[in-house]
Amino acid sequence: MNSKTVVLFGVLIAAALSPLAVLAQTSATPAKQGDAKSDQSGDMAQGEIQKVDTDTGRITIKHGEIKNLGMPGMTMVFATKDKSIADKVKTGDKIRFKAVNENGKLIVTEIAQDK
Ligand SMILES: [Cu+2]
Repeated sequence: MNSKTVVLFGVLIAAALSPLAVLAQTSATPAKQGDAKSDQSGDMAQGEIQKVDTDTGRITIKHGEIKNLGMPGMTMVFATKDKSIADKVKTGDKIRFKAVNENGKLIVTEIAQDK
């Protein structure tokens, strides 16, 4: 084999393997999404508490991307599934939280301090 043959051989192998690599990635993607849905920690978004209303259980969160809701980062008010969730946090807390869309209403179902 001269060097030109080696290079050509390498290119052929790369060309032959790349559709396989694409195929492997494509078939892996739906499985990954399925995992993210069943894995609760994968649904946790990052945020910082801006305001807590313990009377109504509403909390204002400056949040990062919320993947399960398809929402980019912003500051907004969330209701909580249980008022005890709002009691666990205070303004300025860095948190991880899970939010769901329940009939168009965004509700925080889980909250944890982000250390
Ligand atoms: Cu938002």
